[in-house]
Amino acid sequence: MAEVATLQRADELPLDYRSGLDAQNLLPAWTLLRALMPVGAAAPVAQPAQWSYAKLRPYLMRAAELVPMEKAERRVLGYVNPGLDRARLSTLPSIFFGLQLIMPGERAPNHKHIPAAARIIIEGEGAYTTVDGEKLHMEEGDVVLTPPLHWHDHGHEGKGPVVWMDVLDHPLAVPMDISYVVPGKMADGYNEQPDAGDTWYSCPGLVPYRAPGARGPDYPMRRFRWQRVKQALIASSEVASRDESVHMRYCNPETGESIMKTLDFSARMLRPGESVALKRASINRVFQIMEGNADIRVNEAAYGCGKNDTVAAPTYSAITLQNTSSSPCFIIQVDDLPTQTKLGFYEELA
Ligand code: 1HN
Repeated sequence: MAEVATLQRADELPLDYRSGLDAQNLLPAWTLLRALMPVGAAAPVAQPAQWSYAKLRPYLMRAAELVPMEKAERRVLGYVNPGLDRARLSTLPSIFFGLQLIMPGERAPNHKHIPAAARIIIEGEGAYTTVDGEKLHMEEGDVVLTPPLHWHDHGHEGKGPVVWMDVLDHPLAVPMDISYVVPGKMADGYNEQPDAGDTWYSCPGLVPYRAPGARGPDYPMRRFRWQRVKQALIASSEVASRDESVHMRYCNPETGESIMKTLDFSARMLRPGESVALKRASINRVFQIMEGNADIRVNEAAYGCGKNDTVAAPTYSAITLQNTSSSPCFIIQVDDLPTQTKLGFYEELA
């Protein structure tokens, strides 16, 4: 690499010049250049981190006593990355994870917002989300999508607490100055019909017939059942070669694109004893353990994980996932590949 020049610092400039620039809303770019663009390689400020569900759960349950739904709108504990400013409410620079709790009989009121959301159901039965009136039942492991600016509320008709992981892309929307929410009237009714994933999109490879050239809806399917995903992973593992990863992407059945425009969701099955080293790449990745136990290594950190635990891996991390149980280990991965690809930023390191 060519020799790197040491650039002038701001304090090497005369005070009157700096305050003159200030008054004109100007800044000498060369004093910030190295911070904005570290030489040779990115220097991620987000840190590798783990959240253990068993340790967090009591705090979430206590939130039900400390904050009524009317005072929270959504009762969510955010997973904040220790390397990032907490006010960003971000698990990684482009991804938010947080646990939401709803108690029997509660309703989280209808609203719509710019950021997209998806839920990964963690525990409990009887809760649902409605999206523009479509009722989506939430069973353990399901991924339920709430697209940008779609009305949605949550309810709970069962017994005991229901917990899900909220995944949002507000970390991308907020710095663009476009994030807002519209509070809605509590929906007094919704469709009791089965959702699109159980009807129009219930057969893989089959989509509703359309006029020639007509484009399907952007978010045709909003509930992806875990039992079907798991079944597909197991069936695939039976034909996959030993060195082939069993890894499937959630997609829009009309287009094959990611279910969220910004973030990719995918499900992995690690066979007993299996270890995979992932490509070092520019994407931000979060791993959610669905079943089984895994050792997740991110650079120098090693995290022993069980069901419902979460690990965040910053950009360019060296990552290995190892199944440490004698049964299959299932992991949902969320990453910002769709965003990075669209922006032209994605790269893999050799
Ligand atoms: C939100 O609106 C929801 O709609 C969940 O369920 C989590 C976290 C931060 C900001 C808004 C929801 C959220 C959120």
